[in-house]
Amino acid sequence: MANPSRDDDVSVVTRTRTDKKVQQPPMFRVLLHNDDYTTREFVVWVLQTVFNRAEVEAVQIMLHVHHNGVGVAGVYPFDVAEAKVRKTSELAEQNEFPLLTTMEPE
Ligand code: TYC
Repeated sequence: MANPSRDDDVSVVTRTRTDKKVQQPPMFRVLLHNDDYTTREFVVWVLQTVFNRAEVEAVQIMLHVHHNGVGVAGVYPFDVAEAKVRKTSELAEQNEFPLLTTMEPE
């Protein structure tokens, strides 16, 4: 007779999820906003050092922001996006530029 206090007759079924939605974290766009005072060189440097962009790509993004008012520096999971917004704001403040960075859900 099976003893109810023993767990050796309990079976556990495991499944491997293949649904993409549960494997991907929500992603956030980090946006750079244009202003009249931050230098182009500083924005390019931030894009290279904080957002790991190659120089050509950094210049393209900076020019896009300069001409359109806003542009995407990168797309990351929440914690990474938040850290990059904070780092960019810190660097802008240290260098006395008003550069604005924000994030939004993708
Ligand atoms: N508009 C700035 C200038 O002419 C350059 C600039 C580009 C500033 C992008 C901010 O996010 C920015 N010096």
